[in-house]
Amino acid sequence: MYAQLVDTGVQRVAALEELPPEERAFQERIDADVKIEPKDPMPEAYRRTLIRQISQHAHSEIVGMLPEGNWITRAPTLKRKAILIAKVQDEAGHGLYLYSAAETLGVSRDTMIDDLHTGKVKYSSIFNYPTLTWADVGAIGWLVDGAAIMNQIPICRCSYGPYARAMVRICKEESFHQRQGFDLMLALCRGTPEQKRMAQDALNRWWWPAVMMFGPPDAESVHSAQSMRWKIKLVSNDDLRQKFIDQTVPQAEYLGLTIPDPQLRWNEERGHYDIGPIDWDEFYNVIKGNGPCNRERLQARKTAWEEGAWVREAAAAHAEKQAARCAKAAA
Ligand code: BYC
Repeated sequence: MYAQLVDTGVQRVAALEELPPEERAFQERIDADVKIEPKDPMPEAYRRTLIRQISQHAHSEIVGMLPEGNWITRAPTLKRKAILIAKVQDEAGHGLYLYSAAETLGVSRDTMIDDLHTGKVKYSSIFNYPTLTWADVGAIGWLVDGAAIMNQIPICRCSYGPYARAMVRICKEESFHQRQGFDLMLALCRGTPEQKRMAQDALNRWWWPAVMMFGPPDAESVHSAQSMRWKIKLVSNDDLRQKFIDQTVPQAEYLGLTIPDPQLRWNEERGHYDIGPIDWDEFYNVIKGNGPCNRERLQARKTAWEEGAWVREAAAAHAEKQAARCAKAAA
């Protein structure tokens, strides 16, 4: 099984009565749906679990700008270009809200960025796939943002206040992103036969990676039990995946596209779609750093960080000068 790199110190979920008094009091607050705020006492493992998840989430938003950013200069119309620039900019904003939420837990932004650049923490598997055609921009909006919303709506109700509040705005923007992706796919599907083929090809390549985005099956999810107990996660990986599939299959039918899964069937008894086997070897291979674009994505982030050093230095010098001026005026 894939071994976690970030040790949160949690070995197994302890029963309420086994917990020391402070942790028990903490768990009772969580059970009563009381939000945990930055200055509240919290178990160290809760803090580290949140830092792991929120920083990975922030990195995903920032790395997620790369595959779509690749198409800004080649968008087919001015309108599509403006929409894509706005979307990519929104993702940068999401990354910033999330880094800020993680900082409230006592980790510095420099440490988080360093952990990304040294491969200590991850970002979403989905951004290690290439965007080969313009239709991929539509597929990302429709499927990747669609999957992201499915995962993120419950996080708006998670136990940690700053994370929950950041997710409210993020989800509103993601839902606009999802609709722009569907609209783009619809335009292609109503276009020439070649455009429709492009849309089908993009769906063929993005479907399974989107299905994998929700993480390993529940039985193999190392963090789920404790994270659900702490209400950092409210819905399991498999339940979110099923909801995404049930919602997306009718949308593909509306577009006149075929989901690339010959075993996909509506199961009347379960009231859900059944799907064929997921290639988990591919997923683990991607999250270990061996996907089609892992090296390229990380290198792009490191280069951007190095080339942006002078901007950070200038901003820090400006802030120092402003602070000195304010201090002088107040004296
Ligand atoms: N990719 O025990 P599990 C976006 C790792 S950005 C990579 O189930 P957990 C967007 C997992 O970290 C959307 N790694 O973990 C942006 C763990 O390894 P570590 C990003 C994955 O945390 C731009 C191990 O596998 N969304 O929407 O309970 C443009 C075992 O997994 C993945 C978020 O980050 C993966 N897909 O559950 C467009 C949402 N899945 O850390 C769109 C917040 C699992 O021990 N995060 N792993 O080394 C979450 O909800 C949870 O962290 C996950 C995983 C459901 C992703």
